[in-house]
Amino acid sequence: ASEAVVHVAFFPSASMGHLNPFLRLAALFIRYGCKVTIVIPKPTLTLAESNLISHFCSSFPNQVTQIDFNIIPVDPTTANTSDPFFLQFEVIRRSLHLLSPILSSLSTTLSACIFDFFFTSPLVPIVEKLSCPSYIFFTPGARILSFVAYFSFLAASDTAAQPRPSTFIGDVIQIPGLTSPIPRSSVPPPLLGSNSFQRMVVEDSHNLTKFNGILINSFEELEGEALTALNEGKVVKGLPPVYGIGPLRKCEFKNVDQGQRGCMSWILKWLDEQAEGSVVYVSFGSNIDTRREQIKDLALGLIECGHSFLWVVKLKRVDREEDEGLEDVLGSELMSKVREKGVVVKEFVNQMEILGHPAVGGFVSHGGWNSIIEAVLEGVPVLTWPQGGDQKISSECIRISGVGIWPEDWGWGSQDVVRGKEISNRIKEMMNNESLRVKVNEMKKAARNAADVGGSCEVIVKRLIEDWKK
Ligand code: BUP
Repeated sequence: ASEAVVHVAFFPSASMGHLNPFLRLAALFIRYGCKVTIVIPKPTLTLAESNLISHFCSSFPNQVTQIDFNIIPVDPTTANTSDPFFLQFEVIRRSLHLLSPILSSLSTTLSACIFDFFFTSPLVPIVEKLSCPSYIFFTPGARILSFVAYFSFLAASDTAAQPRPSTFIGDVIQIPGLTSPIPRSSVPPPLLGSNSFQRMVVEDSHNLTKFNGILINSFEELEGEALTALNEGKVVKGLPPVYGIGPLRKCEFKNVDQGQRGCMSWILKWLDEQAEGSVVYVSFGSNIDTRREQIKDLALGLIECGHSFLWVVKLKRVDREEDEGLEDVLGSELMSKVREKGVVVKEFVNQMEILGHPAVGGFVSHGGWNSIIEAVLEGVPVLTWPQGGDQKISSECIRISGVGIWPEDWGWGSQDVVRGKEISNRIKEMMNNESLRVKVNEMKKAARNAADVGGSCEVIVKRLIEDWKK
């Protein structure tokens, strides 16, 4: 008799930083013969997400079933946030009771379910009823998971009725099992108050024990210390196994025509005309609206650094709302200087394809975890300027692993001013530093070994699939 097909359901959260790695993870399981169902919260917040989902589904018509999860709108005045991305997370969280009937109505029995970390606590009653193992995919890296788990442990140990980080963390957080401590200044700002987000993260972190495992887009050579500390129970006791299943490779899309590729065709053509390793790629991620003054300083830095550049600018957090031109921000004089030296786009690009182009020699990034992994996979050195969230902790990882530069004194891009001259100096440092390039290439090799046939990624996928068949 033919062997039963392993069927895995994926439930990603909103935003490209979650959706992209989720779909790459799904593609990985498809590569090893699994059938995949992706349950997509609808309507999606951004156009980039809808496009990605349709490219993904049309690339795997026989292996993927897409199911819409229609979220129930929330009256924004009753929500705990006005941030469009957090509002979307909250709306999905509040709609999660609708998930059980969807999962149980699937025509093929599920072998496993993989959910986003942001839904951990409301998922507990759902996974308790599931007849298959369930996993959390924690989309940031292992150092960040160590921080979240230990921070939550400290918060729970605090005796104050309303624990505030001022009472339970000092100037640095020394996470057991990690050599390099996390300074208080790296803590994601939303966690520094006693607020609903902080309580959600702490609760979710404790509920991780209810799942069969935690998947992370990372690998031994990049984050071996944190992965070991998590798995040996040094960070906190009782976590389920943490699988460094990365680095997740880009999805090779099929059936996507030129029109759907938007600006990518001319960008690649422009890159083809540039010398190898000569271009600086600049992007601060998919959900940040860069501060106007920071945009001007960046423009001055890029003009002065002497390299050509490809700069993806976001002026609005949600892409559907982009209505302003960069010239309105920079003024016509600065804008024409920018155009002389580089290329600026406001559209969503295929970042991994850009990073993989031989002309790209450095990446100025906000330090989002996916961006870091993508740069490592393509062997591109990174200069990080964290804007918010967990990006200082991922930048520490850049520094510890030696694959990039993080000028700590730049502070948060969303608040602190760094002048064009300083930006230009650091870009030159990134582009001209031979030992950095050697280190990045070593890490690229390790990343590719991990993701290639016989690598750690394959070992983990095969082991999980075998477990699910039992
Ligand atoms: Br912008 C942009 N094209 O134009 P991160 C982003 N991306 O492919 P996040 C594009 O979005 P936070 C674009 O390759 C990466 O996979 C990029 O994820 C892709 O940052 C993803 O780097 C962005 O983790 O911010 O999620 O935008 O750090 O707050 O999670």
